[in-house]
Amino acid sequence: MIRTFAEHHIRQTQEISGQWDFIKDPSNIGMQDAWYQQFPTPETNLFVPGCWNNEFGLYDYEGVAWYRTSFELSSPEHLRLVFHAVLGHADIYLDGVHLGYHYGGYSPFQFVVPNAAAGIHELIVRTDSTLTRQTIPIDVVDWFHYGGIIRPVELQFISDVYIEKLWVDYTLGNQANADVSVNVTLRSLTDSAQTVPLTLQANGVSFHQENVIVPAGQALTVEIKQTWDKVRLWHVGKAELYTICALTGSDDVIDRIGFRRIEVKDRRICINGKPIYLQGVNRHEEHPEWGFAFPPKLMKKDLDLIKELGCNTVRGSHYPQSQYWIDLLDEHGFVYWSEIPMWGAHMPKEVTTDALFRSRAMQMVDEMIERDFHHPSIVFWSVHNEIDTTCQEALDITLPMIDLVRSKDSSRLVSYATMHPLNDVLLPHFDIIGINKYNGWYEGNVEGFETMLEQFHAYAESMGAGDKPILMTEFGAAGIYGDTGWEPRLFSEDYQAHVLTEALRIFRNDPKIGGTYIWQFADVRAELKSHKTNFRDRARSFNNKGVLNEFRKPKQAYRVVREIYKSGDTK
Ligand code: ADA
Repeated sequence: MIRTFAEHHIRQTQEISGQWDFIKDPSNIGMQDAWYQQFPTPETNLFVPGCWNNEFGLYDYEGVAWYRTSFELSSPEHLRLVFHAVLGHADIYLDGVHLGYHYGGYSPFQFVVPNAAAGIHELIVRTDSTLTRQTIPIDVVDWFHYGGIIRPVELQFISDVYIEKLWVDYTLGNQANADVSVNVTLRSLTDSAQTVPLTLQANGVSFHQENVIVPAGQALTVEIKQTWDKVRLWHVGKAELYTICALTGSDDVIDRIGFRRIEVKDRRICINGKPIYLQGVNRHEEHPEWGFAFPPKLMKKDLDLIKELGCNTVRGSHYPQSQYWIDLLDEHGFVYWSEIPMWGAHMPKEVTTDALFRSRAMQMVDEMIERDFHHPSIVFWSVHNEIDTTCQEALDITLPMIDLVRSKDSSRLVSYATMHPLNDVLLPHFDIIGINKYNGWYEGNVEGFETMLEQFHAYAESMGAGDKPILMTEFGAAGIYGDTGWEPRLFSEDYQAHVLTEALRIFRNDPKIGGTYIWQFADVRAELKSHKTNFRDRARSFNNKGVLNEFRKPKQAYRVVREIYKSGDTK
């Protein structure tokens, strides 16, 4: 399942899931002599979507691997092949023809194949999960970078003229009226102009109809502007969603929006004029059995556990997460922080000057917003986490990213997470400042947060950023599930609970802090390999700072945080 609702009623779609042939190619010989065309005897079959690192013998494998499957068409069709996420580098071949290449890992890409013949078609995917100094994330990163086709592969059957894109934007007036603009791009796959009846519906009721002449073989975008009175607002904790459908006689695209106004007042994030104190966790979309190919049923369970903790927000650390997950957040009135996987705690600053690295970062920001623009739960677009923000290079890479976000979406807040709050040069440029700090773990005692925050507020003032909302985007301590005692030893559940209790007391007493995101929701597999020397303190090869363990069992920390978050006690 890709979404919590059907994206098409007319357009036929089918997921190409199940067992695909799989073969490793550690020496990368597959590109030579079109080796893949005689696809060698598969080593094994792997389930798609899935991560190979969850399978026997592939636990540690990083590199090139090939997948192969086939599908049958009973008649000629125009196909749209959608890859919802393939980790790292992906090359797609259909019947031996290279359809294209995509770099990324967490956003979709697609190919249109007009007039595919009836019969059996062979689909081959070359993937490469290798991390380098030019990939995002780079080769040193504190989560396990799996390989594989992690989200569904979808086959869509499209008509001669099909709907390529539906984009809905709005500006809210003061009387709950909305100036709505809907852009529909229609694309023709034929060699003669076609007249197409276009209808737009909101919650099943038509609000616009016209006949559109689409020129042969080209795309045409139609823009419709309307004012809607008395729209029902989407609130935190009380979701109101509108289903928008664009349809022609032979195709349709359905998506959902929610009307809400995001502002910043007195250092608080306000939704529809109401200040919201944010209580959240950082969530990796990861599980020991599924890796990043996280099943929808577990997403609902994660959300139930996060709600039970007393949260109203989640940070999607550290990459765009599944659409199904964000749909759930929309439906449950959650605030969501979305970001790209630029993770910089161990990144030399030279990396950020590399042209390829930069263009990949821009592309990832672009793709994140393109995919998720309609979700009302998304309040923050975040452009990086813990890069070196103390130098000119930080400004050079960041300002174009901020400009890109604002040029695509002026309704949301642009954010980042800094680990250098006391000498960060970027503070004035963002709408929101996220601080990651680990007093009580990497740095001194947890009480040290008080001094750090005093110094930070003075520094922010001196930088002209004293009025910006501050969110504590990461803090916490490792606690090994089941290790409890009478004394708060490092790595015990007791110590972790102590650090979180004290940290939350300090943050909730600081009126300049608008919310907290605990590091982290659940333990995650760490990037610990015998030849790598980073993260040697990751006991069990996990980052153990979850308030739940990796199987979602509660530690003491979950119970103490629940008590604090449910108390509603903040300044
Ligand atoms: C950083 C980082 C997280 C995680 C955390 C930790 O703040 O952003 O991904 O690595 O530290 O556990 O040290």
